[in-house]
Amino acid sequence: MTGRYYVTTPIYYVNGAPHIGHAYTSVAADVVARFKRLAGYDVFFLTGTDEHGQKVEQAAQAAGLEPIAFADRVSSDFRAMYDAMNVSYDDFIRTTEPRHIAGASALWERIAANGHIYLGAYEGWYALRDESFYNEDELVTQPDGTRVAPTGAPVEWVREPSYFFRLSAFADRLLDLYETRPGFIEPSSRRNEVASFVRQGLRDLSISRTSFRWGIPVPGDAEHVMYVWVDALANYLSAVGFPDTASPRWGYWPANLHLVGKDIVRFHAIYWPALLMAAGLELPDCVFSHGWWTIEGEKMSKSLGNVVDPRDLVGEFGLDPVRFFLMREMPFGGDSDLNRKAIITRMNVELANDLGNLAQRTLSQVARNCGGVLPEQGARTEDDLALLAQAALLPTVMHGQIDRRALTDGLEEVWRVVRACNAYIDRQAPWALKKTDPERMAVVLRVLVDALRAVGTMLQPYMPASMDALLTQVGAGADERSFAALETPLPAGRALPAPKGIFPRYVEPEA
Ligand code: ME8
Repeated sequence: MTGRYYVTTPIYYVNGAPHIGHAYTSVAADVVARFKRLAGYDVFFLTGTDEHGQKVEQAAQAAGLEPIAFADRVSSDFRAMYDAMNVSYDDFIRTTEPRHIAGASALWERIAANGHIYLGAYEGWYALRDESFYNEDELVTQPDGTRVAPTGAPVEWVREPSYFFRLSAFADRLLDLYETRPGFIEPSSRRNEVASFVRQGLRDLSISRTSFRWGIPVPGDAEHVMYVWVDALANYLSAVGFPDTASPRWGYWPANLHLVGKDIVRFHAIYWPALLMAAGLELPDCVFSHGWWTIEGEKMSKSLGNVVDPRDLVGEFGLDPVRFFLMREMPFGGDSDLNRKAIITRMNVELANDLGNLAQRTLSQVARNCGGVLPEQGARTEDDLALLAQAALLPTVMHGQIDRRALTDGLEEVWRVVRACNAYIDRQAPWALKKTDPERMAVVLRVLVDALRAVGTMLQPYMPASMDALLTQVGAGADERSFAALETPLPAGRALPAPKGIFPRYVEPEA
Protein backbone atom coordinates (compact mmCIF):
# COMPACT_ATOMS: atom_id res chain seq x y z
CA MET A 1 0.00 0.00 0.00
CA THR A 2 1.14 3.49 -0.85
CA GLY A 3 -0.73 5.11 2.03
CA ARG A 4 -4.21 6.18 2.94
CA TYR A 5 -6.52 8.41 1.01
CA TYR A 6 -9.76 9.89 2.31
CA VAL A 7 -12.09 11.57 -0.19
CA THR A 8 -15.58 12.94 0.44
CA THR A 9 -18.57 14.37 -1.39
CA PRO A 10 -20.99 16.78 0.24
CA ILE A 11 -23.79 15.00 2.05
CA TYR A 12 -26.90 15.93 0.11
CA TYR A 13 -30.09 17.39 1.52
CA VAL A 14 -33.02 15.01 1.45
CA ASN A 15 -35.55 17.74 0.70
CA GLY A 16 -35.67 16.72 -2.95
CA ALA A 17 -34.80 13.87 -5.31
CA PRO A 18 -31.22 13.27 -6.46
CA HIS A 19 -30.30 15.11 -9.66
CA ILE A 20 -27.47 15.38 -12.12
CA GLY A 21 -25.57 17.90 -9.98
CA HIS A 22 -25.37 15.41 -7.12
CA ALA A 23 -24.41 12.66 -9.54
CA TYR A 24 -21.66 14.86 -10.96
CA THR A 25 -19.85 15.52 -7.67
CA SER A 26 -20.22 11.89 -6.69
CA VAL A 27 -18.93 10.51 -9.98
CA ALA A 28 -15.96 12.90 -9.76
CA ALA A 29 -15.20 11.63 -6.26
CA ASP A 30 -15.66 8.08 -7.53
CA VAL A 31 -13.09 8.65 -10.27
CA VAL A 32 -10.57 9.90 -7.71
CA ALA A 33 -11.35 7.01 -5.32
CA ARG A 34 -11.08 4.34 -8.01
CA PHE A 35 -7.91 5.91 -9.38
CA LYS A 36 -6.22 5.92 -5.99
CA ARG A 37 -7.27 2.32 -5.33
CA LEU A 38 -5.75 1.20 -8.64
CA ALA A 39 -2.59 3.11 -7.69
CA GLY A 40 -2.38 1.00 -4.52
CA TYR A 41 -3.79 3.37 -1.90
CA ASP A 42 -5.99 2.32 1.00
CA VAL A 43 -8.97 4.51 0.11
CA PHE A 44 -11.92 5.64 2.19
CA PHE A 45 -14.60 7.22 0.02
CA LEU A 46 -17.41 8.81 2.00
CA THR A 47 -20.76 10.15 0.93
CA GLY A 48 -24.20 10.38 2.50
CA THR A 49 -27.25 12.47 3.22
CA ASP A 50 -27.85 15.63 5.24
CA GLU A 51 -31.19 15.03 6.91
CA HIS A 52 -31.78 17.65 9.60
CA GLY A 53 -32.88 21.27 9.49
CA GLN A 54 -35.90 23.34 8.76
CA LYS A 55 -35.76 22.85 5.00
CA VAL A 56 -36.05 19.07 5.31
CA GLU A 57 -38.66 19.42 8.05
CA GLN A 58 -40.82 21.54 5.75
CA ALA A 59 -40.39 19.21 2.78
CA ALA A 60 -41.51 16.30 4.99
CA GLN A 61 -44.53 18.26 6.12
CA ALA A 62 -45.45 19.03 2.52
CA ALA A 63 -45.20 15.30 1.74
CA GLY A 64 -47.40 14.50 4.73
CA LEU A 65 -44.68 12.41 6.41
CA GLU A 66 -42.73 12.43 9.64
CA PRO A 67 -39.27 13.89 8.92
CA ILE A 68 -37.53 10.57 9.57
CA ALA A 69 -39.88 8.62 7.31
CA PHE A 70 -39.37 11.22 4.60
CA ALA A 71 -35.59 11.16 5.09
CA ASP A 72 -35.55 7.33 4.90
CA ARG A 73 -37.30 7.48 1.57
CA VAL A 74 -35.14 10.12 -0.08
CA SER A 75 -31.90 8.79 1.39
CA SER A 76 -32.55 5.36 -0.09
CA ASP A 77 -33.29 7.01 -3.42
CA PHE A 78 -29.80 8.56 -3.26
CA ARG A 79 -28.35 5.11 -2.76
CA ALA A 80 -30.36 3.81 -5.69
CA MET A 81 -29.03 6.65 -7.83
CA TYR A 82 -25.47 5.73 -6.76
CA ASP A 83 -26.06 2.12 -7.74
CA ALA A 84 -27.31 3.29 -11.12
CA MET A 85 -24.20 5.49 -11.52
CA ASN A 86 -21.78 2.78 -10.28
CA VAL A 87 -20.44 4.99 -7.47
CA SER A 88 -18.07 2.90 -5.33
CA TYR A 89 -18.45 4.62 -1.96
CA ASP A 90 -17.00 2.88 1.09
CA ASP A 91 -19.49 4.39 3.51
CA PHE A 92 -22.75 6.25 3.27
CA ILE A 93 -23.45 8.33 6.35
CA ARG A 94 -26.85 9.69 7.36
CA THR A 95 -26.91 12.55 9.85
CA THR A 96 -29.83 10.90 11.66
CA GLU A 97 -27.69 7.88 12.59
CA PRO A 98 -26.63 7.52 16.24
CA ARG A 99 -22.94 7.40 15.28
CA HIS A 100 -23.27 10.80 13.62
CA ILE A 101 -25.27 12.34 16.43
CA ALA A 102 -22.55 11.18 18.83
CA GLY A 103 -19.81 12.62 16.60
CA ALA A 104 -21.48 15.99 16.06
CA SER A 105 -22.29 16.33 19.78
CA ALA A 106 -18.73 15.50 20.71
CA LEU A 107 -17.42 18.11 18.27
CA TRP A 108 -19.71 20.72 19.83
CA GLU A 109 -18.60 19.78 23.34
CA ARG A 110 -14.98 20.02 22.39
CA ILE A 111 -15.38 23.47 20.89
CA ALA A 112 -17.42 24.60 23.91
CA ALA A 113 -14.84 23.18 26.35
CA ASN A 114 -12.19 25.22 24.52
CA GLY A 115 -14.22 28.37 25.19
CA HIS A 116 -15.34 29.15 21.66
CA ILE A 117 -19.14 28.95 22.14
CA TYR A 118 -21.37 31.43 24.01
CA LEU A 119 -25.09 32.03 24.39
CA GLY A 120 -26.64 35.16 22.88
CA ALA A 121 -29.49 36.16 20.59
CA TYR A 122 -29.40 36.11 16.82
CA GLU A 123 -31.01 38.86 14.84
CA GLY A 124 -30.47 38.97 11.11
CA TRP A 125 -31.18 37.54 7.69
CA TYR A 126 -31.59 33.85 7.03
CA ALA A 127 -32.17 32.08 3.70
CA LEU A 128 -33.92 28.81 4.30
CA ARG A 129 -33.19 27.46 0.84
CA ASP A 130 -29.44 27.88 1.43
CA GLU A 131 -29.71 27.16 5.18
CA SER A 132 -27.42 30.16 5.46
CA PHE A 133 -27.11 33.48 7.30
CA TYR A 134 -26.28 36.57 5.27
CA ASN A 135 -25.00 40.00 6.22
CA GLU A 136 -27.09 43.02 5.31
CA ASP A 137 -24.54 44.18 2.74
CA GLU A 138 -24.59 40.84 0.92
CA LEU A 139 -28.26 41.09 -0.03
CA VAL A 140 -29.26 41.89 -3.58
CA THR A 141 -32.26 44.08 -4.46
CA GLN A 142 -34.45 42.66 -7.21
CA PRO A 143 -36.26 44.75 -9.85
CA ASP A 144 -39.48 44.50 -7.82
CA GLY A 145 -37.73 45.91 -4.76
CA THR A 146 -37.55 42.68 -2.69
CA ARG A 147 -34.22 41.78 -1.25
CA VAL A 148 -32.80 38.28 -1.69
CA ALA A 149 -29.62 36.36 -0.89
CA PRO A 150 -26.74 36.60 -3.41
CA THR A 151 -27.82 33.11 -4.55
CA GLY A 152 -31.32 34.41 -5.33
CA ALA A 153 -32.84 32.60 -2.34
CA PRO A 154 -35.56 34.46 -0.41
CA VAL A 155 -34.46 35.74 3.00
CA GLU A 156 -36.36 36.26 6.23
CA TRP A 157 -35.54 38.28 9.31
CA VAL A 158 -34.85 35.90 12.19
CA ARG A 159 -34.71 36.82 15.85
CA GLU A 160 -34.17 34.11 18.45
CA PRO A 161 -31.91 33.02 21.29
CA SER A 162 -28.87 31.30 19.86
CA TYR A 163 -25.49 29.88 20.68
CA PHE A 164 -22.65 31.51 18.83
CA PHE A 165 -19.33 30.20 17.62
CA ARG A 166 -16.49 32.72 17.98
CA LEU A 167 -15.73 32.71 14.27
CA SER A 168 -14.45 36.29 14.42
CA ALA A 169 -11.51 35.11 16.52
CA PHE A 170 -10.30 32.84 13.71
CA ALA A 171 -10.03 35.31 10.83
CA ASP A 172 -6.29 35.76 11.15
CA ARG A 173 -5.60 32.07 11.47
CA LEU A 174 -7.76 31.41 8.42
CA LEU A 175 -5.95 34.02 6.34
CA ASP A 176 -2.69 32.52 7.47
CA LEU A 177 -3.94 29.08 6.41
CA TYR A 178 -4.85 30.27 2.90
CA GLU A 179 -1.47 31.87 2.56
CA THR A 180 0.76 29.15 3.95
CA ARG A 181 -1.20 26.28 2.43
CA PRO A 182 -2.41 27.62 -0.91
CA GLY A 183 -3.60 24.12 -1.87
CA PHE A 184 -6.18 24.22 0.91
CA ILE A 185 -8.76 25.82 -1.40
CA GLU A 186 -8.74 25.05 -5.09
CA PRO A 187 -9.02 26.31 -7.75
CA SER A 188 -7.12 29.47 -6.88
CA SER A 189 -9.92 31.77 -8.11
CA ARG A 190 -12.07 30.42 -5.28
CA ARG A 191 -9.26 30.88 -2.80
CA ASN A 192 -9.07 34.56 -3.72
CA GLU A 193 -12.82 35.00 -3.28
CA VAL A 194 -12.79 33.30 0.10
CA ALA A 195 -9.72 35.20 1.30
CA SER A 196 -11.21 38.56 0.35
CA PHE A 197 -14.44 37.68 2.15
CA VAL A 198 -12.49 36.80 5.30
CA ARG A 199 -10.35 39.93 5.00
CA GLN A 200 -13.48 42.04 5.29
CA GLY A 201 -13.86 40.65 8.80
CA LEU A 202 -15.88 37.75 10.15
CA ARG A 203 -18.81 37.92 12.52
CA ASP A 204 -19.50 35.26 15.08
CA LEU A 205 -21.67 32.49 13.67
CA SER A 206 -25.09 31.60 15.03
CA ILE A 207 -24.91 27.83 15.50
CA SER A 208 -28.21 26.88 17.11
CA ARG A 209 -31.90 27.39 16.44
CA THR A 210 -34.91 27.33 18.74
CA SER A 211 -37.77 27.89 16.30
CA PHE A 212 -38.05 24.27 15.13
CA ARG A 213 -37.16 20.83 16.49
CA TRP A 214 -35.77 18.72 13.62
CA GLY A 215 -32.09 18.65 14.51
CA ILE A 216 -29.48 17.39 16.93
CA PRO A 217 -30.12 18.78 20.42
CA VAL A 218 -27.40 21.10 21.66
CA PRO A 219 -25.42 19.26 24.35
CA GLY A 220 -26.63 20.51 27.73
CA ASP A 221 -29.47 22.67 26.34
CA ALA A 222 -32.22 20.70 24.63
CA GLU A 223 -34.19 23.90 23.93
CA HIS A 224 -31.80 24.38 21.01
CA VAL A 225 -30.97 22.27 17.99
CA MET A 226 -27.65 22.59 16.22
CA TYR A 227 -27.42 24.74 13.13
CA VAL A 228 -27.69 22.27 10.28
CA TRP A 229 -24.30 23.21 8.80
CA VAL A 230 -22.42 22.45 12.02
CA ASP A 231 -24.31 19.17 12.19
CA ALA A 232 -23.58 18.39 8.51
CA LEU A 233 -19.87 19.28 8.43
CA ALA A 234 -19.29 17.01 11.42
CA ASN A 235 -20.15 14.02 9.19
CA TYR A 236 -16.60 13.99 7.87
CA LEU A 237 -15.44 13.24 11.40
CA SER A 238 -18.21 11.00 12.66
CA ALA A 239 -17.81 8.65 9.70
CA VAL A 240 -14.23 7.95 10.72
CA GLY A 241 -15.20 7.19 14.30
CA PHE A 242 -14.89 10.57 16.04
CA PRO A 243 -14.75 11.04 19.01
CA ASP A 244 -13.28 7.55 19.32
CA THR A 245 -9.78 8.32 18.13
CA ALA A 246 -8.84 4.70 18.89
CA SER A 247 -11.19 3.58 16.10
CA PRO A 248 -9.25 1.97 13.24
CA ARG A 249 -10.92 4.38 10.84
CA TRP A 250 -9.60 7.41 12.65
CA GLY A 251 -6.34 6.79 10.78
CA TYR A 252 -7.97 8.26 7.67
CA TRP A 253 -8.28 11.68 9.30
CA PRO A 254 -7.41 14.34 8.17
CA ALA A 255 -9.26 13.99 4.88
CA ASN A 256 -7.22 14.42 1.71
CA LEU A 257 -9.98 15.88 -0.39
CA HIS A 258 -13.40 17.40 0.19
CA LEU A 259 -15.06 17.75 -3.20
CA VAL A 260 -17.85 20.34 -3.18
CA GLY A 261 -19.81 22.50 -5.60
CA LYS A 262 -18.98 26.20 -5.71
CA ASP A 263 -22.24 26.96 -3.85
CA ILE A 264 -20.89 25.61 -0.59
CA VAL A 265 -17.29 26.76 -0.60
CA ARG A 266 -17.86 29.26 2.19
CA PHE A 267 -19.00 26.53 4.56
CA HIS A 268 -16.09 24.26 3.74
CA ALA A 269 -13.32 26.80 3.42
CA ILE A 270 -14.25 29.16 6.29
CA TYR A 271 -16.56 27.55 8.83
CA TRP A 272 -15.12 24.06 8.62
CA PRO A 273 -11.42 24.84 9.20
CA ALA A 274 -12.39 27.33 11.93
CA LEU A 275 -14.50 24.71 13.72
CA LEU A 276 -11.67 22.20 13.46
CA MET A 277 -9.13 24.71 14.77
CA ALA A 278 -11.47 25.50 17.65
CA ALA A 279 -11.73 21.79 18.45
CA GLY A 280 -7.97 21.34 18.19
CA LEU A 281 -8.26 18.89 15.29
CA GLU A 282 -6.13 18.58 12.17
CA LEU A 283 -7.32 20.25 8.97
CA PRO A 284 -8.07 18.48 5.69
CA ASP A 285 -5.57 18.87 2.84
CA CYS A 286 -7.86 20.31 0.22
CA VAL A 287 -11.33 21.67 -0.42
CA PHE A 288 -11.87 21.52 -4.16
CA SER A 289 -14.77 23.45 -5.58
CA HIS A 290 -16.15 22.47 -8.96
CA GLY A 291 -18.42 24.43 -11.26
CA TRP A 292 -22.07 24.36 -11.98
CA TRP A 293 -24.06 22.58 -14.69
CA THR A 294 -26.74 24.38 -16.61
CA ILE A 295 -29.28 22.37 -18.61
CA GLU A 296 -29.67 23.21 -22.29
CA GLY A 297 -28.41 26.70 -21.41
CA GLU A 298 -30.67 27.31 -18.42
CA LYS A 299 -30.17 27.19 -14.70
CA MET A 300 -31.51 23.89 -13.37
CA SER A 301 -34.47 24.51 -11.08
CA LYS A 302 -37.67 22.99 -9.87
CA SER A 303 -39.62 26.04 -11.01
CA LEU A 304 -38.32 25.70 -14.58
CA GLY A 305 -39.12 21.99 -14.43
CA ASN A 306 -35.76 21.09 -15.98
CA VAL A 307 -34.23 19.11 -13.13
CA VAL A 308 -32.40 16.16 -14.68
CA ASP A 309 -32.47 12.75 -13.02
CA PRO A 310 -29.18 11.11 -14.03
CA ARG A 311 -31.00 7.78 -14.32
CA ASP A 312 -33.01 9.11 -17.24
CA LEU A 313 -29.79 10.01 -19.06
CA VAL A 314 -28.35 6.59 -18.32
CA GLY A 315 -31.52 4.98 -19.66
CA GLU A 316 -31.11 6.85 -22.89
CA PHE A 317 -27.35 6.92 -23.49
CA GLY A 318 -25.95 4.18 -21.26
CA LEU A 319 -24.02 4.51 -18.01
CA ASP A 320 -20.42 4.90 -19.10
CA PRO A 321 -21.14 7.39 -21.88
CA VAL A 322 -22.87 9.56 -19.25
CA ARG A 323 -20.00 9.21 -16.76
CA PHE A 324 -17.57 10.01 -19.55
CA PHE A 325 -19.57 13.00 -20.69
CA LEU A 326 -19.74 14.46 -17.17
CA MET A 327 -16.00 14.17 -16.67
CA ARG A 328 -15.02 15.17 -20.21
CA GLU A 329 -17.34 18.06 -20.94
CA MET A 330 -16.84 20.20 -17.86
CA PRO A 331 -13.25 21.38 -17.35
CA PHE A 332 -12.91 20.34 -13.74
CA GLY A 333 -13.44 23.49 -11.71
CA GLY A 334 -15.24 25.41 -14.48
CA ASP A 335 -18.93 25.59 -15.43
CA SER A 336 -20.56 23.81 -18.32
CA ASP A 337 -23.80 23.06 -20.11
CA LEU A 338 -25.48 19.71 -20.32
CA ASN A 339 -27.30 19.20 -23.58
CA ARG A 340 -28.25 16.29 -25.81
CA LYS A 341 -26.23 17.46 -28.75
CA ALA A 342 -23.02 17.62 -26.75
CA ILE A 343 -23.61 14.18 -25.23
CA ILE A 344 -24.24 12.60 -28.62
CA THR A 345 -21.19 14.26 -30.17
CA ARG A 346 -18.88 13.03 -27.41
CA MET A 347 -20.35 9.54 -27.62
CA ASN A 348 -19.97 9.27 -31.35
CA VAL A 349 -16.66 11.03 -31.85
CA GLU A 350 -14.60 10.16 -28.81
CA LEU A 351 -16.11 6.89 -27.65
CA ALA A 352 -17.48 5.17 -30.75
CA ASN A 353 -14.93 6.49 -33.31
CA ASP A 354 -11.70 7.19 -31.50
CA LEU A 355 -11.68 4.39 -28.96
CA GLY A 356 -14.41 1.92 -29.92
CA ASN A 357 -13.31 1.61 -33.54
CA LEU A 358 -9.67 1.34 -32.61
CA ALA A 359 -10.39 -1.57 -30.28
CA GLN A 360 -12.70 -3.24 -32.76
CA ARG A 361 -10.28 -2.89 -35.69
CA THR A 362 -7.36 -4.19 -33.66
CA LEU A 363 -9.08 -7.06 -31.93
CA SER A 364 -10.98 -8.31 -34.95
CA GLN A 365 -7.68 -8.57 -36.85
CA VAL A 366 -6.12 -10.48 -33.97
CA ALA A 367 -9.13 -12.81 -34.01
CA ARG A 368 -9.01 -13.33 -37.77
CA ASN A 369 -5.32 -13.22 -38.53
CA CYS A 370 -3.52 -14.31 -35.37
CA GLY A 371 -5.64 -17.31 -34.45
CA GLY A 372 -7.43 -15.36 -31.72
CA VAL A 373 -4.45 -15.50 -29.35
CA LEU A 374 -2.13 -12.78 -28.09
CA PRO A 375 0.81 -12.48 -30.51
CA GLU A 376 4.46 -12.40 -29.40
CA GLN A 377 5.88 -8.96 -28.71
CA GLY A 378 8.53 -9.76 -31.35
CA ALA A 379 11.16 -7.45 -32.81
CA ARG A 380 9.91 -3.90 -32.39
CA THR A 381 10.74 -0.87 -34.48
CA GLU A 382 11.29 2.68 -33.33
CA ASP A 383 7.73 3.57 -34.26
CA ASP A 384 6.46 0.69 -32.07
CA LEU A 385 8.65 1.67 -29.15
CA ALA A 386 7.63 5.32 -29.36
CA LEU A 387 3.94 4.46 -29.08
CA LEU A 388 4.54 2.01 -26.24
CA ALA A 389 6.68 4.54 -24.39
CA GLN A 390 3.88 7.09 -24.61
CA ALA A 391 1.42 4.55 -23.23
CA ALA A 392 3.82 3.51 -20.47
CA LEU A 393 3.99 7.08 -19.21
CA LEU A 394 0.24 7.21 -18.61
CA PRO A 395 0.15 6.02 -14.98
CA THR A 396 2.64 8.66 -13.86
CA VAL A 397 1.28 11.45 -16.00
CA MET A 398 -2.30 10.77 -15.03
CA HIS A 399 -1.50 10.41 -11.36
CA GLY A 400 -0.07 13.90 -11.53
CA GLN A 401 -3.28 15.18 -13.12
CA ILE A 402 -5.51 13.44 -10.57
CA ASP A 403 -3.45 14.86 -7.72
CA ARG A 404 -3.99 18.30 -9.25
CA ARG A 405 -7.72 17.34 -9.43
CA ALA A 406 -7.46 17.86 -13.18
CA LEU A 407 -9.90 15.07 -13.97
CA THR A 408 -10.64 16.39 -17.45
CA ASP A 409 -6.96 16.77 -18.31
CA GLY A 410 -6.45 13.21 -17.09
CA LEU A 411 -8.85 12.04 -19.80
CA GLU A 412 -7.09 14.20 -22.36
CA GLU A 413 -3.82 12.39 -21.56
CA VAL A 414 -5.45 9.07 -22.44
CA TRP A 415 -6.94 10.48 -25.60
CA ARG A 416 -3.52 11.64 -26.75
CA VAL A 417 -2.49 7.98 -26.67
CA VAL A 418 -5.73 6.87 -28.35
CA ARG A 419 -5.13 9.34 -31.17
CA ALA A 420 -1.52 8.20 -31.45
CA CYS A 421 -2.76 4.59 -31.75
CA ASN A 422 -5.12 5.58 -34.53
CA ALA A 423 -2.33 7.34 -36.41
CA TYR A 424 -0.09 4.31 -35.84
CA ILE A 425 -2.57 1.76 -37.14
CA ASP A 426 -3.12 3.84 -40.28
CA ARG A 427 0.61 4.24 -40.79
CA GLN A 428 1.45 0.58 -40.19
CA ALA A 429 -1.63 -0.76 -42.03
CA PRO A 430 -1.55 -4.26 -40.55
CA TRP A 431 -4.32 -5.33 -42.95
CA ALA A 432 -1.85 -4.79 -45.83
CA LEU A 433 0.99 -6.53 -43.98
CA LYS A 434 -1.15 -9.61 -43.77
CA LYS A 435 -0.07 -10.61 -47.27
CA THR A 436 3.38 -9.05 -47.46
CA ASP A 437 4.80 -9.66 -43.97
CA PRO A 438 2.54 -11.59 -41.56
CA GLU A 439 5.24 -11.68 -38.91
CA ARG A 440 5.41 -7.89 -38.86
CA MET A 441 1.62 -7.72 -38.85
CA ALA A 442 1.56 -9.76 -35.65
CA VAL A 443 4.07 -7.43 -34.00
CA VAL A 444 2.03 -4.37 -34.97
CA LEU A 445 -1.18 -5.88 -33.62
CA ARG A 446 0.57 -6.82 -30.40
CA VAL A 447 1.81 -3.25 -29.98
CA LEU A 448 -1.77 -2.06 -30.38
CA VAL A 449 -3.14 -4.62 -27.93
CA ASP A 450 -0.55 -3.53 -25.36
CA ALA A 451 -1.41 0.12 -25.88
CA LEU A 452 -5.12 -0.67 -25.59
CA ARG A 453 -4.47 -2.51 -22.38
CA ALA A 454 -2.78 0.62 -20.97
CA VAL A 455 -5.66 2.78 -22.16
CA GLY A 456 -8.26 0.40 -20.71
CA THR A 457 -6.43 0.18 -17.40
CA MET A 458 -6.18 3.96 -17.05
CA LEU A 459 -9.80 4.57 -18.00
CA GLN A 460 -11.23 2.14 -15.42
CA PRO A 461 -11.91 4.90 -12.88
CA TYR A 462 -13.99 6.83 -15.43
CA MET A 463 -15.82 3.97 -17.18
CA PRO A 464 -15.52 0.89 -14.98
CA ALA A 465 -17.94 -1.47 -16.76
CA SER A 466 -16.86 -0.70 -20.34
CA MET A 467 -13.20 -0.94 -19.43
CA ASP A 468 -13.85 -4.24 -17.72
CA ALA A 469 -15.17 -5.43 -21.08
CA LEU A 470 -12.19 -3.99 -22.97
CA LEU A 471 -9.64 -5.45 -20.57
CA THR A 472 -11.28 -8.86 -20.84
CA GLN A 473 -11.05 -8.61 -24.61
CA VAL A 474 -7.33 -7.76 -24.54
CA GLY A 475 -6.73 -10.74 -22.28
CA ALA A 476 -6.03 -8.97 -18.95
CA GLY A 477 -7.21 -11.09 -16.00
CA ALA A 478 -8.83 -9.65 -12.90
CA ASP A 479 -5.49 -9.41 -11.09
CA GLU A 480 -3.73 -7.78 -14.05
CA ARG A 481 -5.58 -4.49 -14.02
CA SER A 482 -3.82 -2.30 -11.48
CA PHE A 483 -1.45 0.41 -12.65
CA ALA A 484 1.50 -1.57 -11.31
CA ALA A 485 0.40 -4.65 -13.28
CA LEU A 486 0.99 -2.75 -16.53
CA GLU A 487 4.70 -3.27 -16.04
CA THR A 488 4.29 -7.01 -16.62
CA PRO A 489 3.46 -7.96 -20.20
CA LEU A 490 0.64 -10.44 -20.77
CA PRO A 491 1.94 -13.85 -21.94
CA ALA A 492 1.88 -14.49 -25.69
CA GLY A 493 -0.41 -17.29 -26.79
CA ARG A 494 -3.18 -16.41 -24.34
CA ALA A 495 -6.55 -16.97 -26.01
CA LEU A 496 -8.66 -13.84 -26.41
CA PRO A 497 -12.45 -13.87 -26.32
CA ALA A 498 -14.29 -12.97 -29.53
CA PRO A 499 -14.21 -9.15 -29.84
CA LYS A 500 -17.45 -7.26 -29.33
CA GLY A 501 -18.06 -3.52 -29.85
CA ILE A 502 -17.84 -1.59 -26.57
CA PHE A 503 -19.21 1.78 -27.59
CA PRO A 504 -22.05 1.70 -30.11
CA ARG A 505 -22.74 4.85 -32.09
CA TYR A 506 -25.74 6.77 -30.89
CA VAL A 507 -28.38 7.06 -33.58
CA GLU A 508 -31.33 9.39 -32.90
CA PRO A 509 -34.49 7.30 -32.74
CA GLU A 510 -36.91 8.12 -35.58
CA ALA A 511 -39.28 10.86 -34.49
O1 ME8 B 1 -25.51 21.86 0.03
N1 ME8 B 1 -24.04 21.51 -10.96
O2 ME8 B 1 -26.61 19.86 -0.14
P1 ME8 B 1 -27.29 19.96 -1.57
C1 ME8 B 1 -23.08 20.86 -10.31
N2 ME8 B 1 -26.38 19.45 2.43
N3 ME8 B 1 -23.21 20.41 -9.05
C2 ME8 B 1 -24.36 20.61 -8.42
C3 ME8 B 1 -25.42 21.30 -9.02
C4 ME8 B 1 -25.23 21.76 -10.38
N4 ME8 B 1 -26.16 22.40 -11.07
N5 ME8 B 1 -26.43 21.36 -8.14
C5 ME8 B 1 -26.02 20.74 -7.02
C6 ME8 B 1 -25.90 20.81 0.51
N6 ME8 B 1 -24.77 20.27 -7.18
C7 ME8 B 1 -25.51 20.44 1.92
C8 ME8 B 1 -24.07 19.95 1.93
S1 ME8 B 1 -21.89 19.02 3.16
C9 ME8 B 1 -21.31 18.93 4.72
C10 ME8 B 1 -23.53 19.59 3.28
C11 ME8 B 1 -24.00 19.50 -6.19
O3 ME8 B 1 -28.22 18.80 -1.64
C12 ME8 B 1 -22.76 20.22 -5.73
O4 ME8 B 1 -21.85 19.28 -5.22
O5 ME8 B 1 -27.83 21.31 -1.79
C13 ME8 B 1 -23.29 21.02 -4.57
O6 ME8 B 1 -22.27 21.43 -3.70
C14 ME8 B 1 -24.20 20.00 -3.92
O7 ME8 B 1 -24.81 19.33 -5.03
C15 ME8 B 1 -25.26 20.66 -3.03
O8 ME8 B 1 -26.11 19.66 -2.57
